[in-house]
Amino acid sequence: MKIYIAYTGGTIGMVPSDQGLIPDAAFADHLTQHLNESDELAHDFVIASYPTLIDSSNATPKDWQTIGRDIESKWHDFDAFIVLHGTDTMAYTSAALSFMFANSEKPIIVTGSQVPMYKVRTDAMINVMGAISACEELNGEKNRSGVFLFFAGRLIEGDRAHKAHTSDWQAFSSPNCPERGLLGIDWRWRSTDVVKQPMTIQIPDMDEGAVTILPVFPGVKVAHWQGLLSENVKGAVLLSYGAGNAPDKDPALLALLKAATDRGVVIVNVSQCGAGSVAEGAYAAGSALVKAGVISGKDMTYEAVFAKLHFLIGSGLTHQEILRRF
Ligand code: ASN
Repeated sequence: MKIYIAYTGGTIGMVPSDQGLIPDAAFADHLTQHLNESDELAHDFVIASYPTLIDSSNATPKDWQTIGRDIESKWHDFDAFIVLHGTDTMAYTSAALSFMFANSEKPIIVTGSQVPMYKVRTDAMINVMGAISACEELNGEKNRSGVFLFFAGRLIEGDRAHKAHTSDWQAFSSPNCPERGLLGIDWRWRSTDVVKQPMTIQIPDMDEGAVTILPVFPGVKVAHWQGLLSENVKGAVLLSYGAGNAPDKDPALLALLKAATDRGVVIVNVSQCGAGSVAEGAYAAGSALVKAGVISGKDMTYEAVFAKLHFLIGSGLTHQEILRRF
């Protein structure tokens, strides 16, 4: 099998510096050496290091575009793709890739680590080897393949992952969707009887300023959100309470949302709770949002909603079409 591995940055390939850990350009060579040491891995690996390696907290939607275009340019030359990425924004990137490579017929696995590979007590190789194992299992299985985030034995659907722990090996959760596979000594697979649609690849030109996040918190005022809903914003993730609620006793706040949706901003309601779904209109406090034109993100993670808004807006779809796609 031919596997393309892209190192984009992140802890997995970091080394110490005066300011703390930074990505190391020599990491690709170290990884090549590690993989060549194993006789069991009879694959052709191409390991590329991006020219600008980043801590993923510096990632922007333009970086999703770069990764997407890189994979697209190599699509016919490889059987599987592994993206080595920092954990901080890995869930955003895996969601973005899952929209760009919808119903992917080849495995695209995003992974990284909590502790750098140069350390003795590291999770780097266990995650890389797990990602390779997932590629082996899914290679040629057009119907079971797709974009996934692999971490600490869990193969999570790309648009379902959430960074849930700062320091556990299990850094990611899949709050509202069972993992596709769990890797212990062997794989345990969740069977999917969903008939896949034909695959599409679409890598839009991302506009970094197009999407914002509106946090709901006790005492939130118009002044807090006004700057966030600036003129060039076309989409917003509203981080609501519980089953999709926000204060409904402040007419100015609701008027601000209504004015934004009236001018075509797509505002999607997602709960601050770690899991569960938005239930539109269950409470009066939630109905007020519906009246202001806010739509439900149901049980999506805020990372996936943020990436989907960017993807749809970047694709140049009309306001109505974006609403329909949600
Ligand atoms: N700050 C790092 C990053 O996201 C964290 C990690 O990779 N574990 O790049």
